[in-house]
Amino acid sequence: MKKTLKQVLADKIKEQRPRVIRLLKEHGDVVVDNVTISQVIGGMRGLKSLVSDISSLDPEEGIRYRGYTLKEVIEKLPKPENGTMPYVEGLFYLLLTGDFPTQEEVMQVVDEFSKRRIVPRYVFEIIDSFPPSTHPMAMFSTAILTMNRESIFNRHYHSGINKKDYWESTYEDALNLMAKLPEIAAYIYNKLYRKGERHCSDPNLDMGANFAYMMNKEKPYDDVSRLHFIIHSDHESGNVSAHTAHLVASSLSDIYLSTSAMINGLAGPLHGLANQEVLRWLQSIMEKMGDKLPTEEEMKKFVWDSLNAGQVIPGFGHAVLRKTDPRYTLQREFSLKHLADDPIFKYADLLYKVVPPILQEQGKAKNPWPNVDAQSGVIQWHYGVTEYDFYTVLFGIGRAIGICANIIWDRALGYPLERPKSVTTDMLEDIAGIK
Ligand code: NMX
Ligand code: MLT
Repeated sequence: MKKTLKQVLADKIKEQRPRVIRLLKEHGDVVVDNVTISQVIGGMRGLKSLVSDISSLDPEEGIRYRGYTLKEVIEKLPKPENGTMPYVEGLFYLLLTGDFPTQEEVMQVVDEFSKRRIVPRYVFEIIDSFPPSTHPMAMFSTAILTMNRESIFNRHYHSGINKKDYWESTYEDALNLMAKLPEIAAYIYNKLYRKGERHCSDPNLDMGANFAYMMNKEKPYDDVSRLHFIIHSDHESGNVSAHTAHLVASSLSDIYLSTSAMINGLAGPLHGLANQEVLRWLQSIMEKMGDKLPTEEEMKKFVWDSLNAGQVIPGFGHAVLRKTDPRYTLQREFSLKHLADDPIFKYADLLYKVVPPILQEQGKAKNPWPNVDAQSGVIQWHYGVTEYDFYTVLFGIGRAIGICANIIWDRALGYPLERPKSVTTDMLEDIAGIK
């Protein structure tokens, strides 16, 4: 009998613990980085102060999950027979263990998710009680938060378990939560935009196919969902959503509290909400243009108008990346194959052409190139999910997978409460020698 994911993980944890203990005991005083005043004031850009083995971001090359580029991940993970994109459940296996699962191993995880997919009724009742004008991210975050009463970790913690065992109940919570997120999201979507018409989850489908089913979408929306959840799952640990989740979990808040907090960070327009802002911005241009595609000159004017009004161009720029985001490129390749003739794609592609030189000319943005959010909404729009307020919820389902893997490992390796030191402006002036 093949080992379960949890058993494989338990072995990996046994191997990893001595490495961390050794680093701490024998090399704890080795300097990793220096901190400058501009980093302290400027949002800690580039400061090496977090550990994660799940993924790592290179400014030029982009993200690697467990050492593999996204292209490799998509190539090597097992895929459903009738799909072109891999099982999302297989990605979770990879993020957690560093190993590509076999078909049999991935099916075990698909089965685990399926068994845990039933959402408690009170979650739907809480979503129903929101005023209809509520943003879906507020609903999503609250829905997740309410399930904190289900936490197995909390129950075990209060019964007095050993620190070494924290990861096991966290693993259970993480799987229970991830398995429910697609149905919660689809419920919010159908409630807000489809008069509450509902497809309950199907236990025979994998995460991507089940989400497509619950959204009432035909093929290839199953592959669209798999691709979307996979590429949004992790972006090393310093981004706002992943870092928030790590920070909140570091006080031993359970996975529900931590994921809800992650969603709140993701809901900001400089982070995940940018995917909605891209479509909002494009739509405002489309309204002005009527049925016509703008010429390059017209598009340049729209871009400059936004910049001159003191706004950012959503979907462009990045705090770490200095080249086109490979997540953007993958989605563009998918779009070229499936929706090249859609006007919305043509608009987005025109932006790809005109925005980078303008941002370079303006000379402020360190990275003028498109990020993941410049293309994700375009694909959703094409497949009929035109309610762009919903797009960041989709990002949130994906990101939950990465943060769950990270929090399980945080607990397994006993990472402590996060508590950096703050300084006053007086102190910084003293340090700078200008007092
Ligand atoms: N449009 C206009 N100005 C920009 C842009 C942009 N797309 N990107 C950066 N800048 C400006 C930025 O506002 C800042 O201006 P100021 O000096 O007046 O404060 C200046 O360029 C330097 O910023 P950077 O150091 O290049 O970027 P930073 O690391 O501070 O911020 C982002 C990174 C992603 C917040 C920024 O590029 C941005 O606001 N992009 C648009 C929003 C977006 O697409 N966010 C999604 C990022 C990916 N995600 O999913 O999270
Ligand atoms: C992300 O996926 O989290 C974004 O690209 C933002 C980041 O990495 O800082």
